[in-house]
Amino acid sequence: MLQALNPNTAPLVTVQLHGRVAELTLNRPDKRNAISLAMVAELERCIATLPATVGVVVLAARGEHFSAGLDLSEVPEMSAAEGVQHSHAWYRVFEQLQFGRVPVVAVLQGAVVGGGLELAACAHVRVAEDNAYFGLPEGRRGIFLGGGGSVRVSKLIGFSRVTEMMLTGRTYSAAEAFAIGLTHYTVATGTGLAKAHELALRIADNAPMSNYAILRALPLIAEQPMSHGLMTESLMAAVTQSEPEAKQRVQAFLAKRAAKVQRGD
Ligand code: 1HE
Repeated sequence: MLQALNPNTAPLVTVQLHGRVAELTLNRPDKRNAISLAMVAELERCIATLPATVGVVVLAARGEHFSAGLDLSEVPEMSAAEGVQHSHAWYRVFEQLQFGRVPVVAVLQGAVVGGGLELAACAHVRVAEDNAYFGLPEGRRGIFLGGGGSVRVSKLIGFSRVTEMMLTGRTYSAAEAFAIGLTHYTVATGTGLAKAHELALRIADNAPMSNYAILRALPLIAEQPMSHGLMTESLMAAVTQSEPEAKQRVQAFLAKRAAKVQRGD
């Protein structure tokens, strides 16, 4: 059953504000951040109540593992109908993360498996510490992806790799995950959060309309036939470049007041 939030227990997700960056942290390390329905509900509430001043979210997790995926203790009690509702509760919050107002930078360490990987796949930037590993052990547990991974993880690394991961239960190391495009950065153990904040500040410095177009138009364009995609792109380009902020930024560059693109940026 869908559970109500319990105000008497420790938060399953904590929120810390650092100026324009909100750090959302899965806070269930004793259960390896297994994702229960209560955690999904807390995540949803945290996202919905972010102050308007927040421009970027860093999604992190306490402890040695990002997330062991679905809270398996909730599986035995679920009927088929509840299972569908369960997936839809995840879909709702994951959609808010992926297509919400603010870009999300995830910090990944240790196990990033099952539903944990489905959650990570919602982020726009994935920073993995070199101890991270990625897997889809659903086949081993006799279940199936149910948090959108069939779609999101397949889009990231291809349906063939997802099939093989699920059939064999193999895991990808951090280096392998980077090589196949599952993550964007691999950093030393213990440095992921700092890297995520560095990237978050850069993202927060972009013009809001550019970030909006990247989050909202780019995924639509990717799903459109080429002729539609090009039309959407041209409209979005016209809207973003007509913003006063775009004019100011371009003028600043032309007047040699703005930073150049640097090798190693
Ligand atoms: C859990 C879960 C969980 C740990 N649900 N309780 N996910 C999996 O198949 C992964 C299952 N977990 C593991 O393989 C391991 O726990 C880890 C490799 C992630 C970490 O190992 P370790 O040795 O650090 O921890 P542990 O001793 O296995 O677990 C510590 C506690 O967390 C223990 O409970 P305790 O009361 O005995 O202390 C575990 O039972 C508990 N725990 N993982 C519930 N997943 C929307 S559909 C998505 C479908 C899926 O995600 S399938 C993949 C499920």
